Amino acid sequence: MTSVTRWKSLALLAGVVTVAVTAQTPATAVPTSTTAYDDTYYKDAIGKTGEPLKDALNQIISKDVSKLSYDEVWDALKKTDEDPDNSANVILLYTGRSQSKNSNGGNADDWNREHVWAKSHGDFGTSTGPGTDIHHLRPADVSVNSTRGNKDFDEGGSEVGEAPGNRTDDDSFEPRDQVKGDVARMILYMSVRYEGGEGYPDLEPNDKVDNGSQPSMGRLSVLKKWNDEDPPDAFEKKRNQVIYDDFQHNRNPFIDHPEWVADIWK
Ligand SMILES: [Ca+2]
Ligand SMILES: [Ca+2]
Repeated sequence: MTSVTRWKSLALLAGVVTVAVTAQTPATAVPTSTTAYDDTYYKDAIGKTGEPLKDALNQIISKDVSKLSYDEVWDALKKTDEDPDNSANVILLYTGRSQSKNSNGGNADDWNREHVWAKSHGDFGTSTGPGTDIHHLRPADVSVNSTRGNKDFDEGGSEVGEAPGNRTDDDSFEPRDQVKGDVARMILYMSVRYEGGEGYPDLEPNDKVDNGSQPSMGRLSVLKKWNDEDPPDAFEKKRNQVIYDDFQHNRNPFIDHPEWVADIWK
C-alpha cells in the first residue's frame, strides 16, 4: 500500500494552520511488485488487468524471440539450471538433487529434459516451438520424469520414493513445496505465450485433471495457490534472466510480477 501525504498551508487571520491531506490507494490482496523492466520491456502491460493484460503480455513475450532446437536445449539447461554452489552440476526439478551436467541421458538416474507443460497436452512434440521453450523445460531425474508422465498438477497422492516431498496418484502430480510456485508460473507462462498463433496450439489452464491430449493443464485453482505460497526465489529469477540475456530473449512475466496471475485469472 502506498500513502501520499501532502501538506497544505492555510494562512488565516490569526496565524498559519497546517492541514495534512492523506490520499490512500485501496488495499490489494497481493503486493504489487516493480521491476527494472517496467518502463521498457513491460511498458505496454503496466496498468492493465484481465484479458487486456494477457493480450499485452502475449505480444511482449512473443516478439523477437529466439527459438531453440531440441538438441540445443541440453546445453541451455546446463546454464539456466546450474547449481549456484557447484558450476559442474545442475539442480533437478523434482528431486532437488545436484548432479553432474554431463550425466544427462536415458538411464534411470540420468537427467533429461522434463516438459513441465506435458508435451502431449496439445500434442506439440519436440519440434522447435512450445516443445523447446526452455521457460518450461527443466532437468529432471529420468525415472521421476517418467512417474510424472503427462499428469496434470494437483495436490494429493502418495509420496514419490525417489523424490521426497513430491506426491502422485492416478491422475495428478504434486511437486515439492520449493518448486510449487515455479511449476505454476511455468504453466501460466505457456498459456500466455501460446495463443494459437505461429501454427502452435492455444494452451490454456483449466481446473480439471485427466486433460489427456487436450491443450489444457490443470488445476488452475491449485496453481494460483502455489504461486502465492512459493514466491520467486533467486534461482528462479536468475534462470529467467539467463533465458532473456543468452537464449530466447523473452521473459516469464509471472516471475517478474507474480501478482499478474490474480490480475488475469481472477
Ligand atoms: Ca520456488
Ligand atoms: Ca493460450
